[in-house]
Amino acid sequence: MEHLIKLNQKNLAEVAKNISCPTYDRSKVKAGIVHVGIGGFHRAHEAFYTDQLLHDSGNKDWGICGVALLDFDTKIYNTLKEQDGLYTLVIKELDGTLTRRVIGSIVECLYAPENPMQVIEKMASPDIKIITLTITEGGYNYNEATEAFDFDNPQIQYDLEHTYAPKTIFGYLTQALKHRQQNDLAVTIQSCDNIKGNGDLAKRMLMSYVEKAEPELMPWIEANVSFPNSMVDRITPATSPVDISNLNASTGIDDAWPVVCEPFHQWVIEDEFKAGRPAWETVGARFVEDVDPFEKMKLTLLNAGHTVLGVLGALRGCSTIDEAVHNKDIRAFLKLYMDLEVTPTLSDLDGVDLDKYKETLLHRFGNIYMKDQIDRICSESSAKFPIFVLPTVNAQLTHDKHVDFAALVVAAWAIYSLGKDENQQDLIIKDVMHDALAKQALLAKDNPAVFLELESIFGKLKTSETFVNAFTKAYKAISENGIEHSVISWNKSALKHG
Ligand code: CS2
Repeated sequence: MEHLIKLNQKNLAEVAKNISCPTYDRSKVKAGIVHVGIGGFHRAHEAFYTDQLLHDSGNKDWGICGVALLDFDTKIYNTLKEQDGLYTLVIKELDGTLTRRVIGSIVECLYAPENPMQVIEKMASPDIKIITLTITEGGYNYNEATEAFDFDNPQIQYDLEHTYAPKTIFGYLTQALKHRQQNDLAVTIQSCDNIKGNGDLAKRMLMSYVEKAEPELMPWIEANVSFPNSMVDRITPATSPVDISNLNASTGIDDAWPVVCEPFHQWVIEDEFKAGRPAWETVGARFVEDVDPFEKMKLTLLNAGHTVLGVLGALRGCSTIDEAVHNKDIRAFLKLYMDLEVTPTLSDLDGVDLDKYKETLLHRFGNIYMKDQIDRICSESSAKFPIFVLPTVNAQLTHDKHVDFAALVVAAWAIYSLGKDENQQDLIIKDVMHDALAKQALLAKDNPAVFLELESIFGKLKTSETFVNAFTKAYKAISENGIEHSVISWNKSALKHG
């Protein structure tokens, strides 16, 4: 291949000849935000909004300092460091057009395992007004069975003993807040994860930890730290080697880790910022008093929709979400699930056109250029089911309503957890609960309901006779007749009974 231009600050003027680049002076941008978890989603979402804002406004106080928290994050940290925080965002339009732009809002990067104190000091610095998080659904250390913070987690135990060299977000935040208290520096901690009441949960989990680690800090946090809830949305598949080589070949730019995403993006945030905030509303974010209806809609329709397509598609042998949603029976199943089981639980959403939202979702899932990996969607399902799918089941059960579709999805997941698709191909299962899931899935072969005994996932669901029966029926149908046949039969029976 001919000579490529390395993407970095020094080459930016050169790079700008081929691709749209930041036109603001990055050397003048100061980090006002620390963001923990610099994966694809953050770079397609908050960093994208913030980059737009840096373009549009003269205010240069809101750059981002990206923190890589885990050992696992070494690669992204090294890449961003080599590229001075710059990366290309490749937006895959529905007609296959690629819109590309270099994002410049991440102006500093820190690698926590290498220098934990540096991260604590940065989080405590007076320049920092907001600490945002994308630490994944599982990162909040919440146990569904006990409905509380999980102190049995060995990493939490470690942090309690290693105050200045922690491993988890809770250890870091606690020390940073202790420093902030000494200097009387209020701050906002903003979760950007897919969790209902994400700010409330972040606060509750952090406070549980602080109560044990630094109890005298609690009143100060109560008065000086805010935790706005927010709904975040932009489908961001994992970047594939083909995405990288296409970008490099068509632009002549050597970007080691671009981010690919859909055109749609949404951000709805509660306006509770203790130390000021960027004017994100000027670049499309929406500030509201109560984010709950938006979150509920997004988690139970979009994220759960992904889970439905992911699990059914995986068993069927599909590898991408668009492939699954273009299977007419799976698509019909998803529509019925949304209409019959989710929509009745969303009756309190004022001013939202749910039909339109559901229609838009099918288009977004169907974008054939995205190639969103089913492996990505099914990863960490043990953390996703309790947030995306099971609240719908519990709400429906409370009103004695239809749960057959959700039961089939959970049953498909139990069979998926055996590790093979219907063509006997190995499934790549990435889940912190992998071993427990595999063990329970094996036991469930003889007695399906045993799968529901995974209490940290299913809570008390195993005590619902209606759900256990629906699940067992679905499990047997899939085992005996296969996923496609079962999906068709569920669709038919729902249509027949209206
Ligand atoms: C997905 C989300 O991880 C998942 O299961 O549903 O990553 C989804 O793509 C985003 O939340 C879209 O906003």
